[in-house]
Amino acid sequence: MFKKILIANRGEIALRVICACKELGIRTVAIYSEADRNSLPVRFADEAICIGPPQLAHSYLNIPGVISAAEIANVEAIHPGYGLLAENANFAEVCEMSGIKFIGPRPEVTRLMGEKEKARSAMKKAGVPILPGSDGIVASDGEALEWAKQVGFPVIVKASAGGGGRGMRIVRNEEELPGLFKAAQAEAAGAFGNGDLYMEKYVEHPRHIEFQVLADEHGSVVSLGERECSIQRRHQKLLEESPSTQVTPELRDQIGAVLCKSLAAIGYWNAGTIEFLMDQDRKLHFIEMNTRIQVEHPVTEMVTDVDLVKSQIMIAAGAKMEDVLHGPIVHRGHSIECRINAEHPEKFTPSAGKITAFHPPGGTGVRVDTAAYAEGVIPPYYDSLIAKLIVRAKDRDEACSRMARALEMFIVEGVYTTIPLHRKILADPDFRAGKFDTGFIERFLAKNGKV
Ligand code: MV4
Repeated sequence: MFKKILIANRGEIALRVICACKELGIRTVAIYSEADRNSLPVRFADEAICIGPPQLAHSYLNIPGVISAAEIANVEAIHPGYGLLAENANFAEVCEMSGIKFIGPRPEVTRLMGEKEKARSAMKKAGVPILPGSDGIVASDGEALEWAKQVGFPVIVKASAGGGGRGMRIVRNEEELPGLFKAAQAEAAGAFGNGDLYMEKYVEHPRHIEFQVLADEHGSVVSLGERECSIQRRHQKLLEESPSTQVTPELRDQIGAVLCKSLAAIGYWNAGTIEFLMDQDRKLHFIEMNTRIQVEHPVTEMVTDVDLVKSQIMIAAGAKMEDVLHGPIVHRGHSIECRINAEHPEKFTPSAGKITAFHPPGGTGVRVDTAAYAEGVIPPYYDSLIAKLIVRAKDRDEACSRMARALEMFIVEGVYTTIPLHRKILADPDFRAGKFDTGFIERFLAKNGKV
């Protein structure tokens, strides 16, 4: 096992990785920007190194700076958390060249999954169900029209370098195709420096359901089941749960088995998330794969009792799956996570400043992952996620009641948060009944005003 690792991240996920390291007996090195000098990861890590001014490009995203800190502290491995450098294949490559283990898959595999069209082709070849669509990159609007006629309208064009909703256009008929194709191409070229587009059949009112896997470096892959992530606003997830009310044990096992075979064939290792859209016939279609630990990983931990971050670290140290897991994966009960963001309730813009009062809820079945504290400051430079409120319970009904009472008892003062929004979602009859899709929040806000 590693003796010492560096955490190339901040906030709640940096603290989450520190928790895993402490339990594994690994020494931790935090890196921090000048804005995070008084943060909890700095306080709880064994060592802390300031790597620069607040701006991301000059601190957490500065690869030479991160590598220098790792060399000075003499760590054996780097955990990237999520976001930032977690899916940067060049960073993984520099780690490798510097003799530091990157806690994640091989750089080639990170790169493959980052090119969404290549990921789609690779998963298709490995036997994962995908949507009808183009066979590779679509070079021109003329070619796009040929594919669209073959697939049938509506279709969606997506940026191969995109993901998470950027550079996409829904095309409903032949007339609007050339304009939307060129707009998507220009947007992708501007945003990603790469205008490559591909096409898929457009799924109306889908659910977003993702599968969590763990894969070791010896070819062993296990599925930990799914997360339901349809409650999103502008491609930002707000609330996640596991299991999904729409996934039967048979479907879970079937997709799980396909993924294990496919990811072994690709030579994947690390924790990983495979995103699907579920159509109205409850069929799952692969859309993208994420090669990092995700924000919403706790709901899977709560229903499987597997520590995903510890597992990532053990896998990177060369452990075999049989030594990472305590036995076969068993799913028990239900878990829900609410993302608590510091943001203005009407404008949905970040709300930075000093937290004047902070009381996280506790009690049976309640977990709070956060690096926030009373009198602490939320800097304006970073992601607005300040806490994750997670509950587990015997079933979905009890999990909803538990979440509602935990939200009632969560006090954050000094900054605006999404807590009031979550309280209203939990009180919504359609949400309680499990009746929703990715359009839920838009309809909910239209019905309830801006909350
Ligand atoms: C789609 C789709 C419908 N059909 N692809 C948005 C984010 C990106 N990861 C994929 N996205 C979508 N891809 C096809 N073929 C609808 C969406 C989509 C969406 C997906 C998941 C969660 C929320 C969403 C909101 C709008 C659109």
